[in-house]
Amino acid sequence: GLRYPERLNAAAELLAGTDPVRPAFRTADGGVWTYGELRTRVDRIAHALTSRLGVVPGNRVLLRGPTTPWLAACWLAVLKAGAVAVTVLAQQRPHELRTMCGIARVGHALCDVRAADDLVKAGVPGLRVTIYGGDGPDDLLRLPAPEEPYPPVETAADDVALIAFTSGTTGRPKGCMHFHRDVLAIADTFSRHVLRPRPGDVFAGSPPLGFTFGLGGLVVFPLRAGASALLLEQAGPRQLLPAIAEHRVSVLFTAPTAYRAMLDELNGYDIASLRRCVSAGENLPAATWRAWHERTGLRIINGIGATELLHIFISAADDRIRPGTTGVPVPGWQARVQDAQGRPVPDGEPGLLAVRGPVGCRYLADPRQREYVQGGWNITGDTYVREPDGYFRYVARADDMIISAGYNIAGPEVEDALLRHPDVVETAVVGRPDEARGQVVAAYAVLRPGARRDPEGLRAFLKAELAPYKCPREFVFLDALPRTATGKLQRFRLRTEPTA
Ligand code: 3SK
Repeated sequence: GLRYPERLNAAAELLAGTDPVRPAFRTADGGVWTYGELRTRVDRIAHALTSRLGVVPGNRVLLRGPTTPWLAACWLAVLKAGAVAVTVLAQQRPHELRTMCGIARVGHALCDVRAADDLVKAGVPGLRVTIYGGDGPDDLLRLPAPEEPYPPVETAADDVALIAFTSGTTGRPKGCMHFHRDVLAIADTFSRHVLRPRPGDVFAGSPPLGFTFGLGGLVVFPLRAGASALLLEQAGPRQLLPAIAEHRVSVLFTAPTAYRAMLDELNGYDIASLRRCVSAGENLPAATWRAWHERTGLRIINGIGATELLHIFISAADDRIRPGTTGVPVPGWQARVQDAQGRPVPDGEPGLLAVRGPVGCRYLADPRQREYVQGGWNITGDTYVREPDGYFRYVARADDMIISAGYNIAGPEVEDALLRHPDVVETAVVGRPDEARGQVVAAYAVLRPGARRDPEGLRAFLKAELAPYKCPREFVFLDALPRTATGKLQRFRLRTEPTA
């Protein structure tokens, strides 16, 4: 297993050692922060936090802003000062921010000047908001602070470093507490064994730093490897391709829908620098994996991760990648498939995914902890099959299985079939209530611009791909699918609302 010293400060570890002239962060406009500059700026912020803002170890500090080196530096400074970083997304609205600040008892916030309005509107009692990136005299980056190294607070390896909120596809957000050792553990498991980064790598991607998929992929993994990350404020499929070409990105993190969207725009971009493409956040349809492989020669690294477990725990690398599966437990992790009573189910049969490893779920003051952690296993809420040779295949979110006229139908299997149709860009297949059958299969689809909305054509196509009982009875065409701020599909909205 992983062994860390009893006293460990994750930020100090991530910043230690790398040659000060090597690049740490890059920006779209060609800016570069070297490791030396990053260390100096982090130390300055940590001094300001301690001596100007009165932050003491254990205080919870909210961080909010677009993906920039300054946001990453604030995160590192909060950890270095022994405080707890509370990360949120730019899209979170005032009432959500108020709820999260209440749950995490946040006393301070560091906020990009461009994201301050909603935080001020949230009106969190007792919250001291410090702006960065503005031109006010009280701006974080102008506060007088010693220009000297900041000695890191000697936190314990299992002091809380981070509280990350699950965006939750439904319900009240849950704050997940993660220790200093957890921050390093995600780099020393998934990144070290699956990505195997090199110091010359340039990381980039779309997930924001308020989502642990992005925090790991764009800050923790590159710094742990002495590599660099291109931090993009705008990182939709349209921005990713030119950025990859211009900045010679070699390790890409994004979601299945972005890989699919980029396929249409590939022509004209030189993406030969890419050597690792990671997909997570949602199940990667085999059709998307194959189409990307055919066009680019690159094998997407599929992974399943969770905010509760900080990052990816099942995946596969290189020749071990098997399209249509997620892969095998990342070294350091164990996984199994079990029934609702916690008994293992035989290989080849669907059941609940249970995992355990170096990072565990610790909800902050939330009774749902007892649902997520049972018998020492973390129950992720996904239905999976373990194949006899140890590969794990995603079936559906446990509450997304469709039961129609007695048949169990996995929405993602139908979605994968629909995505093989050339006009379908995105799709979600759900069970809608039906008196006679319990549920009927309904397909929501986003079509390529200009494509004809032709339910009969799609039905005929699917009949050749799927058993008849799996074929959707209803087709609904949408301009976009409903998603959470982290990009996860909100199937429950499709199940209950007439047209999302
Ligand atoms: O929630 C997820 O899907 C996820 C995926 C990868 C890494 C981290 C997370 C939270």
